[in-house]
This record gives sequence, structure tokens and C-alpha cells, in this order.
Amino acid sequence: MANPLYDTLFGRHAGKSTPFLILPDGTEITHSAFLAMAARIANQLAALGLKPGDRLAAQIAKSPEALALYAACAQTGVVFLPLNTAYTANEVTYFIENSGAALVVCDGGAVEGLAPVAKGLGAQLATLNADGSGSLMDGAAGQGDTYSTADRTKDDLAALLYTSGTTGRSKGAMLSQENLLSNAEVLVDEWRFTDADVLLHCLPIFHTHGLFVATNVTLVAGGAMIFLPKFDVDAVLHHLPRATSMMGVPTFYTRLLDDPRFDKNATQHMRLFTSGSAPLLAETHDRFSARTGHAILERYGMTETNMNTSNPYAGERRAGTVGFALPGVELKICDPATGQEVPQGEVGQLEVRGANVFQGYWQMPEKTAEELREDGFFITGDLGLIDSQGYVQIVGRGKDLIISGGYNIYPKEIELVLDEQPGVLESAVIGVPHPDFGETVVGVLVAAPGQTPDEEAIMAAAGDALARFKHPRRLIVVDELPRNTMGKVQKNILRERYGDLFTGA
Ligand code: MLC
Ligand code: AMP
Repeated sequence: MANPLYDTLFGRHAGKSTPFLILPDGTEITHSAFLAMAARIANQLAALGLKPGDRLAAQIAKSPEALALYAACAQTGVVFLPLNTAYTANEVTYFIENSGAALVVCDGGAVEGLAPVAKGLGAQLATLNADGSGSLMDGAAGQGDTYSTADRTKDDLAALLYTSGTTGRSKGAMLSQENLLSNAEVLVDEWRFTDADVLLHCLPIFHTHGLFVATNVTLVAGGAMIFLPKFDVDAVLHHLPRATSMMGVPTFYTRLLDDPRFDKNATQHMRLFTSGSAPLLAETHDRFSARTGHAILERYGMTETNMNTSNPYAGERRAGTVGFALPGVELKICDPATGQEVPQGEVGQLEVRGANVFQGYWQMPEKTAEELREDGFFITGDLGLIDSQGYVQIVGRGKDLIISGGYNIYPKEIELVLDEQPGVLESAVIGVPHPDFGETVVGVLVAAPGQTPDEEAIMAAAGDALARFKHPRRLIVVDELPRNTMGKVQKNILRERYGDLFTGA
């Protein structure tokens, strides 16, 4: 039976006693032990009645078992739907409902909030805790170490990853086996990953970067990962000597540069540091080179497209750019109004096409049609240009989006919550520069006539509705919002006005 995703990422490692996961305490999990764990989970999923094409929503801490659940989904043909652990029960409810998940896997601590939701929506519930305990693994413990891999084609769905939108409603990006595999294989070649690589993995595994870029690349190459539960400067410095490579968001690198122990000595054996998910300031790139002698390799991607561009491994890794379109990816810079390509060197909206580009938004054909052209080009919403030597530069965003520490935050989602609060007439949410997170969230409020909004109560309400990373770090009450002649709020004016709130520039 064929299953391209499982066979290429996992099956090829059958019988190998080489280390795959190296845990913080030094314990190693070999490739074959990992596959056996995945097969036990696969048997358990089948025992619960899951079938190929069913969706499995997982809001679980990063652990070897959590990664094995991803492998088990590939082996059973179940569509994996990973969720940010910071999401509130409110947010998760939408994802379960929209995806029609057959099984929800969550931390034991979340059962009270999610059990009634799952029951109401006809989904089963299993638990998987950070230490690998819980009902999922209890069930898997009694299962066999092998599983007859489900037959799948490269066009079958592998994963559903939700991204928010400018209307505030999240959309499930459908990623096929081919979307994931083609990109992982290209990146292995471009970044020269081999089975000798040991990747220091400190990204979360519920997003494209940590799951599909870092993990899939390591799996295709047959290397190992030092698998840390989260990014932490001390832990990174402790484990770095054993690593060959690391992938991160810009915040990882600014935090490391803030620590004097991070220097040439600490990094001399490393062969590669990559950055993405948010813009890496040229200044950070330059400081990093001066301190360590390594040029960070910056690349650009999205949930819907996996990776689109990368700076070269061998050539110049140019600060402030995201390099060239990857092999197999076509990239155009277009006029957002007409969709026509703009002259070379001019700013326009990036559009991309290739085997990496997703299949559309889950059960949202109109949204899909708005962003995915009939000829296969995806409209990214990012603004950029191609310089005279072919390097792509991202210069801004056409979409109203804030990226904080590598997490995407759509202002509309927060504005909808703020607008509902007593004493608030209307709101505008903007992103302003932040020294640690790159950008952070500021809520600008207009009071309802004769009322004074209660900022504490508003923040408490935001806490129930929205994940912590989306919360405004500052609320500002103004008399009115600046608007253009069409009545549209001029967020650029607000961003200018409040741009130095956190940087003091
Ligand atoms: C945590 N907090 C954040 C935050 N992360 N707030 C804003 N933005 C974030 N990114 C909250 C915490 O809940 C905490 O709340 C407070 O901020 C400070 O926490 P911290 O201890 O400083 O944060 P930490 O846990 O260290 O997390 C920061 C981080 C993490 C940068 C390490 O956010 C992270 O791993 N980011 C990576 C995101 C990522 O993988 N993105 C890839 C998306 S895929 P309190 O209550 O204490 O105030 C993609 C495609 C592509 O974009 O191209 O890759
Ligand atoms: P997500 O929807 O979480 O996948 O985030 C994708 C968005 O992150 C892109 O559309 C870009 O706006 C941004 N992004 C990713 N990588 C980079 C980068 N290297 N430089 C600038 N922006 C980036």
C-alpha cells in the first residue's frame, strides 16, 4: 500500500536504531522506537473508529507523544489539525465545529472546558498531557507496535491549519500530502540537510514553521532533533554544543543576542541558523554576524503556502531580504488592484504558485476564490519587490495583520471583542514596534457618549475570549478615530502616533 507522506517522512526510517529525538534530559528516542509509538497511537485511533479523511484536532503540549500523534495521523490517513496551546476554550470551540473534528485531543486540564463542547458537536475526546500521560496513551499502551499503513495519494489532505482572516473568522487551510512533501524535499536540498544534522528544535509544533519546516525537513534528511518544550535562552545555550542547526523566529535571535554568553565560541560548530515567520531586522542580521560569524539565512513562507523563498545556502545571505523563489515556486509582484505584474524593482503584492500552495480553505469556496486565482496563483497579502539582483524584499503588508513573536494576530478579531464591551463606542487595533516581539498589539478606543470604558474589565473580557498573545498590551482612549474621506479608519496615522510606545524611539 502507498502513502507518500507516511512513507517519505516516517516509513523509510523503519528498523533504524539511530537517534531521532534527543530530550532535554539527554534521553534519546530512536527512529524505530518513535515509529513503534506512532503505530500504537495509529492502532488506538483506528480502535476509536477514526477513518482516513476524518479530522483530529489536537491542542496539546509539545512532547514526543504529540509528534507521534502527527505521525499516527499520517499513517492512518487522518487529517491532522494542530492548535495553538494558548487558544481559549472559546476559540477552540470554533475550530472543532468548523472542521467537524471526529476526535479532540487535549490536555487533561482542558477537559472541563472542552468535554461539553466536544459532546455537543459529536466529537470524541481523549487526553494527552505534557508528560505523555493521558487517555490517548493509556489506550495506545495496549496496542501493537505495527500498523498497516492506510493507502493514500499525494492529493489527499494531510493537515488542516487554521489562519485568521481580515474579517475575523478563521479559515482552515487545507494542505495535501504533496504540499508538505514537495516543500520539505526542496528545503532539504536547498539548506543541505543530511542524516548527520542535529536540529535544535525549540519552536512550537502547532504551526508550519515548527511542524512542517523544522520537523519534516529533519525527517526527510533522516537527522535528529534536540526537542525542547519551548524556546528558552538558558536551555538553548546548554544544548547548542550538540546541535548543527537551528530554526527560529526573529525573537529567538534578539533574545540570544541579549545574552553575552551567546558568541563565536558557543556557535562555532553550527552550520546553519535560519529565520522566518516575521521580518528579521537587518540590524539583527548584522549584529548576529558580527557576534557569531554566522549569517542568518532568512526565508519567507506562510501557512497556506509553506515556504516560498529562501536566501541562498552558498551565496550571499542578504540582510533585509528573503532571498529567491525556491525551486518549483513561481513568484510574481503584482498590482493589488489589477493583478497585473508591476515593472521590475517596483513594490506590489506577492503572488505565488507551485506544488507548495494549499488546496483552498475548508468549506469556504468564496474565501478560497478571493485569495487563490483560477490559474493557481495565491495572493499572499504581502507587499514586496524584487531588487536588481533578484532578491525578494518584503516591505509591508496589504493585509491588516500584526505579527508578534512569530504569531499572527488579526486586528479584526480583537476589535470585535473590544467593540462589544460596555462604554466602548468603537475601536481600532494596531501593531506597533516592540523590542522583544517585533510588533505588539495596541487597542485604540472611542468611549460611548458620556461613558468611561473600564480598562480592567475590558482586559478581563479579552482574557476569556482571546489567547493571551492576542491581548492588547496597551489600551488608549481617544475622542475619535482618524478617518479618510471614505470613512475608513486610517490605521497608518494611529501607527505613526503610537509607534514609539514600546521602543521609546
Ligand atoms: C508568548 N506571549 C506572547 C507571545 N508568546 N505575547 C505576544 N506574542 C507572542 N509571540 C505571552 C505569554 O503568554 C506571556 O504572557 C507573555 O507574552 C510573555 O511570555 P514570554 O515568557 O516572554 O514568552 P515565551 O513563552 O518565551 O514565548 C515567546 C516566544 C514564542 C517568541 C518564544 O511566542 C514562540 O515560540 N514563538 C514562535 C511562534 C512560531 O512558531 N510561529 C511560526 C508560525 S508559522 P503573560 O501572561 O506572562 O504576560 C508561519 C509561517 C512561516 O508564520 O513563515 O514560518
Ligand atoms: P502565517 O499565516 O502564520 O503562516 O504567517 C505568514 C506571514 O508571515 C506571511 O504572510 C508574512 O507576512 C509573514 N512572514 C513570514 N516569513 C517572513 C519573513 N521572513 N519576513 C517577513 N514576513 C514574513
